[in-house]
Amino acid sequence: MAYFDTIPAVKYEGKASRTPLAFHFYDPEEVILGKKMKDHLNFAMSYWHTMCAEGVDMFGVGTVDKSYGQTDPMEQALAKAEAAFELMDKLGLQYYCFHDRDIAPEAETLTETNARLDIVADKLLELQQKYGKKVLWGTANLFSNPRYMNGAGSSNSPEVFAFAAAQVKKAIEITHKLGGQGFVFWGGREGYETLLNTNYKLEQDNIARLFTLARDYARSIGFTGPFYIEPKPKEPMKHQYDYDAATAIGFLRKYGLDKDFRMNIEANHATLAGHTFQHELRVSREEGFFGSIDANIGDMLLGWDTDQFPTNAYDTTLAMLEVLDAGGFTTGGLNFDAKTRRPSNTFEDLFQAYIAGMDTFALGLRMAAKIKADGRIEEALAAKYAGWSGELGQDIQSGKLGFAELEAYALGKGNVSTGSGRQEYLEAVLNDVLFGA
Ligand code: XLS
Ligand code: NI
Ligand code: NI
Repeated sequence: MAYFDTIPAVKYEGKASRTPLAFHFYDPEEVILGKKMKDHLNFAMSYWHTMCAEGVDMFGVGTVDKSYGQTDPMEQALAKAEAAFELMDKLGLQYYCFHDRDIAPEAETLTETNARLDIVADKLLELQQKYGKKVLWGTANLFSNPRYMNGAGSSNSPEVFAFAAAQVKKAIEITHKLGGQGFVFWGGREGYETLLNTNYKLEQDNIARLFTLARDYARSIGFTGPFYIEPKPKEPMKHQYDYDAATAIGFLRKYGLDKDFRMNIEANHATLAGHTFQHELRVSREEGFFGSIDANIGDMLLGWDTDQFPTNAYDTTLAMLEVLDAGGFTTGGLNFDAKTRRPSNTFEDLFQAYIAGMDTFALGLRMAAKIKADGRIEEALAAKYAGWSGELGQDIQSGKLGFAELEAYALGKGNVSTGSGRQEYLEAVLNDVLFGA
């Protein structure tokens, strides 16, 4: 049965195309820098926004019907799974990402909930084989159920910690069974509203304990993929512990989790932390924690996690430069953690949104490759730091020169000057590459 029968399989038509439901920049088979575009980009569908979210906001009910013609919750879950694969197939998405609670509805007891998960997981496995699709990552929803109102790993209650552990255990099992390439932790409720009621140290230690238990259990059942932390500074909590990449990396190192965990960087979370998307990717890459990406964009004037589909080619260009410099994705990819705006309430809008997002990242990839071929930015960067390849620079870096020798050098020099940063020139070069011949 088709759920989106008015939508055709989406094809690449090229940049002169004016067809709305066609790719204008994303040509999956085209080779760029030695690799097919589809393998550079590893596009993934987010199950929650795409299959579940109905356009509800703080002020109003849903505007889209995502019941897929069913009323019984389990029938709905199974229909949703079929619809998900039809959508991925028509868009040419190779991967999907899910929370346990997106794929199967929660029941009264954990036993019943887990049984439901097993039923849907079997269905998903069958569909994966039929359509040739894969799981980029799975995760446990440790934020919706009221029991997590004071956190999951960071809860004041050890009983809640036990529930969180049980839920993560099952989510890892399902992810592993479905061949998932990674497992994400996003700590939506792992934070606080006020320090007046917060034991900061205990909470941090316990989150690390949950991660450690998850890691050890996953390895014991043969799951070899990376875990990812998805940093976010706030929302729903006023302060979340995994504030940004630098904070999360420090945390992982402190608790000895740095071998098994990487970053899943979400563009909109970066901006909430007061950083650019590129900054978060650069930090992850340079620290050896580059992993995966939640591809979306926020609205700078609204200032919350609006999870819009990414349509800013300037941002995706700078992001794809970081991806290329990281050597590309290995287990990660670009997961569209994005939803259509509330008034974009047709299935056609949903497909259109994916096409826009995929095209924008395809443009980013094309432009990033062009920047590399152009070479002017890399050249200016090398020139700026050239001193560090000279004798003095080398002697400082090798530890040959101490404070006394450096003082002697400085005293002998009188004064020195550093070269220009050339920011405006470099920004103009970027425009040359993006919009020039
Ligand atoms: C919320 C997060 C969430 C994670 C997965 O802001 O982006 O959707 O990606 O739990
Ligand atoms: Ni996300
Ligand atoms: Ni988010």
